[in-house]
Amino acid sequence: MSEQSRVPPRQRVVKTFPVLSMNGTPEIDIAKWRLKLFGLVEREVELTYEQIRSLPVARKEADFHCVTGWSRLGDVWEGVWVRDVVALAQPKPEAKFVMVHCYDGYTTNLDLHVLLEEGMLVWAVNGETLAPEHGYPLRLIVPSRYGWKSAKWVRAFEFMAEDKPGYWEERGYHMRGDVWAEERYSERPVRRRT
Ligand SMILES: Nc1nc2c(c(=O)[nH]1)N[C@H]1C(S)=C(S)[C@@H](COP(=O)(O)O)O[C@H]1N2
Ligand SMILES: [Mo]
Repeated sequence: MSEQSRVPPRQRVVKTFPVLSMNGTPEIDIAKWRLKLFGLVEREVELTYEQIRSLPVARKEADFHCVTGWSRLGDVWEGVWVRDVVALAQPKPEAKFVMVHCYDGYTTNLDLHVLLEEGMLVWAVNGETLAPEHGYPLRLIVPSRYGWKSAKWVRAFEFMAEDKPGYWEERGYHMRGDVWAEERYSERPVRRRT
C-alpha cells in the first residue's frame, strides 16, 4: 500500500512516539506480574511473564493511529498473538466481548472476534524492548482500532456476553473505534478530552 492510502481520514503521520497515559506509568514487579483470563471461560488462568515468553513469538508490521490525530506507520511489533493466549482459557460460546484491565487502572472494551483476529500482546517494537511508558512488560496492539484500544500494562482479559464501556468509552469515545470507519466518538453525550 502507498503511504498515503495507509493513512486513515483526518490523521497525520508523525515520526515521534508520543506518550498518552491517563495516569502515569505504573510500577510493575515482573516477578509478581500476572496476566489473568477470567469471566466467561472454561478455565480461568493466570500466566506468569515466563509463560507468556514461552509461547510462539509473533512479529508483525502494523500502523498505529491515535484518535487525537497522529499516526505512526510501519512499526514492527514483537510479542505473541492474543489468540494463542486466549486458547489457554477457552472462552465460552456466550463470550462476545472482552474488557481489558490494566495495571494503571485503565480499561477498554473490544469485540472478541477482533481481538482474536488481529490482537497482539507485545514486549518490543522495532527490535527494542518497550519503554515502560509505552506499556512494558506487555501491551496490546489492535491495529484497526484507534490507539486507546491498544491497552498498555495489560493485567487481565475479562470475557463478557454483553458489551460494556471502558475508561474512554465511558467518557464519550466510540465502543468500537474502527479507524477506517472513523468511529471516534459515540452518539452518547460526550465528555471531550482537553
Ligand atoms: N493502560 C493504559 N493503556 C493505554 C492508555 C492509558 O492511559 N493507560 N492510553 C491509550 C491511548 S489514548 C493511546 S493513544 C495509546 C498511546 O500509546 P503510547 O503512549 O505508547 O503512544 O495507549 C492507549 N493505552
Ligand atoms: Mo489516544
